[in-house]
Amino acid sequence: MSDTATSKARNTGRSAKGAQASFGKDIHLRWYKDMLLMRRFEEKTGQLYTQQKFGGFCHLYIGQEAILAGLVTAMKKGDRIITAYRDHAHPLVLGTPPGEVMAELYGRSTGSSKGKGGSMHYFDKGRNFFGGHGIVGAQIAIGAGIAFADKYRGGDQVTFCFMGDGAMRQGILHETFNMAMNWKLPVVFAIENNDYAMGTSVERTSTVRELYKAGLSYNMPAAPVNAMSCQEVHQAFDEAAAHVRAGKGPFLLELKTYRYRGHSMSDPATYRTKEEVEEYKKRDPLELVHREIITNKWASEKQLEQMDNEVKAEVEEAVKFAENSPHPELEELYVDVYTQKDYPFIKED
Ligand SMILES: Cc1ncc(C[n+]2csc(CCOP(=O)(O)OP(=O)(O)O)c2C)c(N)n1
Ligand SMILES: [Mg+2]
Repeated sequence: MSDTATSKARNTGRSAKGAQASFGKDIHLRWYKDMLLMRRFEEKTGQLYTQQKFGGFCHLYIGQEAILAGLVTAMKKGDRIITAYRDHAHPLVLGTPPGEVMAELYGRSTGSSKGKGGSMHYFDKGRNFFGGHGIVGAQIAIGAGIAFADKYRGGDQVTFCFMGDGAMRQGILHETFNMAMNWKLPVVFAIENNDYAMGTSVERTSTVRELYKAGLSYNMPAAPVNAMSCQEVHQAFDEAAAHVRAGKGPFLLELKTYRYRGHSMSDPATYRTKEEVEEYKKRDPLELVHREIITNKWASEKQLEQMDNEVKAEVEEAVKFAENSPHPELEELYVDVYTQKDYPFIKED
């Protein structure tokens, strides 16, 4: 599949039509439930953060949910995910109990990293989620490293390595793309292009607005994706992963998305207009999938409302679990850090 062929297919909407034909009730209900969980969890997280229930920085995934919903139905068990600091939604869709996720944000010992990762450095190795990284672009090289390790060991896993549009301006991206292509590493690079890097628009930082084109300088197949659609995201990841698993090396996807909230909880987002945000909300991925389910009579309004209420109750339980969990013991400060005598650079379990 050439990059031009791929981008043409997406631009003309052919892939979306193909997707409609093959995606039915079960996958739509799964997308809807997964997106409800991400949305309700993050809405609650925003409220709790405002009430100063936990500290540090906090970046919400609201608006971008179709990306992860579409990815989890396309990826295979054992595949790896790595991302930047907007990272609470990933463990949720990978099956980490919401209580454990909330406890991590609260810095409690029952969190996935015993409360030592927090909001920005979420990590769940058991579910192949490799964080949660605060340094813009750092995870690009780490993701390629994970892919290198898998290839070296002869596995068939794919690493899905996410980055924001802001990370495109980091030198590490170019070094990593070059190496990853040279070594045909099993990695899908996925740019979450939500138009802004903190408060700076893509327009202000580059004359190249179609970010997927960054792959072309390295002969890396690349394509833009309408990431407000679970179907299109699923199909794009499915095709990219098939390319990678066939041993052909990396694939780059530019996921066109939008965050409804500011960069972080402390950003009032005054650099964009209310109308712009409203325009994107008209294409809200939850509403799109909701409409699709109702139109096809896969569930009733009442059933979907009940699903929403169940998810809200699950999130409330998660908060209770986090608030009733203890803080880590002081000795935990010295556990699982680099100073360990047997620090495992390469350790077979
Ligand atoms: C190396 C580095 N430089 C600067 C920062 C400060 N910073 C944090 S997020 C960010 C913008 C990143 O852009 P994007 O990935 O598009 O982020 P979004 O606002 O969409 O989450 C910057 C400059 C940082 N964390 N790391
Ligand atoms: Mg961005």
